[in-house]
Parts: sequence; structure tokens; C-alpha cells
Amino acid sequence: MKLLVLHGPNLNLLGRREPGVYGSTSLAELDGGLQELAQQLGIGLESRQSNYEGALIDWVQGAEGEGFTGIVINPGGYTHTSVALRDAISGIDLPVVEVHLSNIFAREAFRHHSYVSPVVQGVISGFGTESYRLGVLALIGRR
Ligand code: CA2
Repeated sequence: MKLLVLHGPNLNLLGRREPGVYGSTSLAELDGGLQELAQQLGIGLESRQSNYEGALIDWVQGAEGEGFTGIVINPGGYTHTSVALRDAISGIDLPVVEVHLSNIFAREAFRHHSYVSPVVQGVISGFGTESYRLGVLALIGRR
């Protein structure tokens, strides 16, 4: 089992801006923690971040060919705008879990709709960096 973790736009700023909303953990710390979790679980895991919609789409499209068995994705702002990312996810056979640091339903109305949610296995939103860990556990079938 080898999981791909994808972080969308602006998540490279994690821990450096808006700690009240997104927490004070940096992206490197978050990815380090996920790497540790993967080692404990005996699975492979690789994290990638991009501010570019096309890069995320290319990674989703290529995931199966690269040997990944599932994807945990935080699409960031593209959650609420990207038909193209949704189409890419719906076009692959791998299980995908959508995660969000914040509870998108407790925020502005424009964040309540996700183009991605209908084509993923499930959504985890509002648990900070723990959302990603829960996403990994969900994909390997552990609760
Ligand atoms: O809660 C989440 O994880 C979001 O996907 C984060 C997105 C936002 O557009 C979604 O509605 C919910 C924004 C990511 C921006 O990340 C930042 C992190 C630190 C400082 C500034 C932005």
C-alpha cells in the first residue's frame, strides 16, 4: 500500500499565516508527522504540494501509474472552484479521501460547496492536521 497526499494552493503557507484558522503547524511538520504515521502502519506515503491546478490534475491522473493505491487530497481553494480537478478524480479508479483542516461548513457560504466531494470516497473536515491522519487511516481501512 502506497498513499499519495496532495496539498493544494496556499497550503505551503501553513503555520506562517492565519494560525487562528489553520493552526501553527508548518507543512513540513505536517508531512513529517504523516511520514512517521506511515512508517508505524508499515505503508508507503509521499506528500506533494502545488499552487497550480494543472499540477494537481497531472498527479491525480498519474497516481495509479506511479504505483499509488489511494489519495488523500486537500484541494484548498480549488475545492470550491475546480470542475477540472473533480473530473480528474472521477476519472481514476483509486480511492480518494478529501480532507480539510477547517470545518468548511462552519465558514463562509462559498466554502460550503465542494465540486470534489461527490466523486470521493469520503470527506474529513475540521480536525486540523488530524484530518489528514484520519484520511490515511480511512484509506487503509482502520478507525
Ligand atoms: O480547511 C482547509 O483545509 C481548506 O481546504 C483550506 C483552503 C480553503 O480555501 C478551503 O476553503 C478550506 C485554503 C488553504 C490556505 O491555506 C493557508 C494556510 C495558511 C495561511 C494562509 C492560507
